[in-house]
Amino acid sequence: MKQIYRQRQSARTAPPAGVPTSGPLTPEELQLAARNHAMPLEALRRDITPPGLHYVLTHFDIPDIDASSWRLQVKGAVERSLELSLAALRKDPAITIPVTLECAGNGRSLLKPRPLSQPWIQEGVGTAEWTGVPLAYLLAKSGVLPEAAEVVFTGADAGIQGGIRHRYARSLPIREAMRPDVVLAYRMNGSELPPQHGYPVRLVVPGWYGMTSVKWLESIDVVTHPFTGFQQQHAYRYQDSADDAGTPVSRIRVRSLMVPPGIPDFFTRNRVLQTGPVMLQGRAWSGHGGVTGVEVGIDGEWVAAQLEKPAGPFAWCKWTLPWVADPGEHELACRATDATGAAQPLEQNWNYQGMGNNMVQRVRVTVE
Ligand SMILES: Nc1nc2c(c(=O)[nH]1)N[C@H]1C(S)=C(S)[C@@H](COP(=O)(O)O)O[C@H]1N2
Ligand SMILES: [Mo]
Repeated sequence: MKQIYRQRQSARTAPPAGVPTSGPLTPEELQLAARNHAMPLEALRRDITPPGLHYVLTHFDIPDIDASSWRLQVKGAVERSLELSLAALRKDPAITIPVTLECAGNGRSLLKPRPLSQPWIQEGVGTAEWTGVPLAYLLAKSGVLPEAAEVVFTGADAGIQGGIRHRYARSLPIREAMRPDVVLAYRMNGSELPPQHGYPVRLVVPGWYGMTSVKWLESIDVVTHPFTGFQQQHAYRYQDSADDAGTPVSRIRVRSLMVPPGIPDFFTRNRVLQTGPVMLQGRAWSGHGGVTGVEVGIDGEWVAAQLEKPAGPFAWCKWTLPWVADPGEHELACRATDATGAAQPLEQNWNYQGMGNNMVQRVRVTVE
């Protein structure tokens, strides 16, 4: 047994997690990809993504939490610590907010070289309606002290990453934590949270990449110094190299995606469609204010698409563009611009961890 294990180890060709490679997809990446599924692009047709179609990203194991004994702690630099049961939390006033969540690593596998981690293509995204208690309400109840700097959110899940054993935890600056739309959610699309999305309660931070929205939430700790946990200090940074301290990943960069038109070939997923009129459609979003425009590229010519009003300020908006498909091979693309004037790059946005790669999507189609 021991020998087999050693053989397996020596047969291993992949570099360790995080390090970029130009090699073929590794078994470790496939293992992560099978656990952490993307949103099928056809789900872009819907305003709200059903839970089974919404992307999932879980670093460690999905905890099996007994809601009757679960408690949420609010502690640290506060006047009064709180300990809440799920029943108690549900008695507090609630809000419902549609939020587009996207994994910061979305687009990673398109990078060359490719950082070894969850190998998202471009579909690590989804939009759900989250219901729960505004975080600011609970913080006000416990009385945040003036010296508070950040709020640390800790989940029930633990594991090892970067050689460091820890529970999944992330922080938010106090100013962000006090926003009225940051929510402690116990419902997703009107039903209790599915296990993979953080049952019984998760944080949802609209506009920020997904890592901030801590699932299986157990404690909320108001702290007076910047949090230095692994997921804050080491993971989720825009770095040029392993030695670069980098800058923290925070808000979602502008992106648009298209529902691939026509029908797919099973194995290659190449698209085939009929000659004639077709309504191209997709969704666009940004964590830096609303989307102000989407252009659709048809064989390199950019045409402005029509935008619909989103379901809320942090929900994706639908775009459409009528096209008359003529026979032959075509390349379609889409490119969004947000309220800050930022537009999606045409080329990859390389960084060491493969974060925030929002380059334009390109879809090859064959028109018959
Ligand atoms: N406790 C905990 N919260 C977590 C994670 C995790 O692994 N553990 N993953 C984060 C990341 S990286 C993302 S992108 C989102 C994904 O949320 P979803 O699976 O509900 O789509 O959850 C975040 N919250
Ligand atoms: Mo993520």
